[in-house]
Amino acid sequence: MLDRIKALGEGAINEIRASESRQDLEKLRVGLLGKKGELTEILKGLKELDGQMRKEVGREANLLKGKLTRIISQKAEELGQKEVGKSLGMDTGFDFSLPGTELPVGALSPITIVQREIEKIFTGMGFSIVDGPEVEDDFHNFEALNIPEHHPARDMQDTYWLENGQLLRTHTSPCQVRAMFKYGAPLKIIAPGRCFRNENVDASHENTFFQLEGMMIDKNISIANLIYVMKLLLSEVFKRAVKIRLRPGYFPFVEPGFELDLNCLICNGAGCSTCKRSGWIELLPCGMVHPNVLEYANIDPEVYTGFAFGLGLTRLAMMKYGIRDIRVLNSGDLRSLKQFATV
Ligand code: FA5
Repeated sequence: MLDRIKALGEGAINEIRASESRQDLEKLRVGLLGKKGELTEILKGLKELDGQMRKEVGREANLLKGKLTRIISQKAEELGQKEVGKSLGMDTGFDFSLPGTELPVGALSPITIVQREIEKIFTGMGFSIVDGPEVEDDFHNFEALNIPEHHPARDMQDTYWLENGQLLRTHTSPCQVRAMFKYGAPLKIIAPGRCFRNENVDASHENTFFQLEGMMIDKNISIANLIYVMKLLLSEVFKRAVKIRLRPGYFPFVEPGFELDLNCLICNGAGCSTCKRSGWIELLPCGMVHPNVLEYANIDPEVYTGFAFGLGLTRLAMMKYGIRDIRVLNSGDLRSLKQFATV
């Protein structure tokens, strides 16, 4: 009988360890320890044994019962965890506590970064941000800006004309026209956007680039307001003193008009390919809105005056981040963009 208990124990333990589901385990438990289980039957038969034998068999059978109960409950717990894991898709042998694979993180274009900075500066002063179409018509891009047909100023900006008579806007100034028509005066807007010119491309000229237009119209707006806002814009963007020069500039839609140049920050004014050896970068043309432009938009120039500017946003980003060649920005080369990743 003692041999039978030993064999029963060894066989049962192996089977318990090998069982793969809680149902199999339960069948084993019932077969061993249930009402009619093999070990239960042995225990029931103890009373038929005599003296010493009953004692020995009783002890071994009870020891085995305790051991099997313990092993079965451990195995049940293990199988239960596995089943829960399986239902969660964790039965792959994969360690879910391992740290994840790092995903590549994108970066904002330097143009977007400065654009957002400038938007913050101007919205802080109560300006609204407006938009306009990249495919424009002659009226908004030229005529309403005091550049009628055959005006020589049209040649200042080499235009991509479309077959239907429309054009790719050469500057963001049509956005000021649209804003004046839509909102009238007083008006405080900025309009960042992409512009297109049929130009020879070099280190500081692209055929596709960004400008940021600005316009303020109200009673008593003067050149002093214009100069103040231009200075504020540059000091906020560069966060340090930069050298600028203001010179007269001709744009048919402003009078007087100015060219505001920035001392080239790539060569510190010494002369390089970016500034075409001049030491200066044309950056921020501006001026007082021409009365004809106000009149075109049904704003009374006797009551209102205003200033406007057309910041070269792409060039500003180049100066701010030390980008020597404008072509890098449109190249789609992710290596240059990655340098601006903030995370
Ligand atoms: C204009 O486009 C005027 N609309 C600006 C303006 C607005 C003047 C309101 C007065 C009042 P301009 O052609 O100079 O002006 O261009 C403005 C700026 O855009 C330039 O100073 C330069 O920084 C940038 N820019 C012009 N052409 C290119 C180009 N091909 N590539 C990169 N940036 C350019």
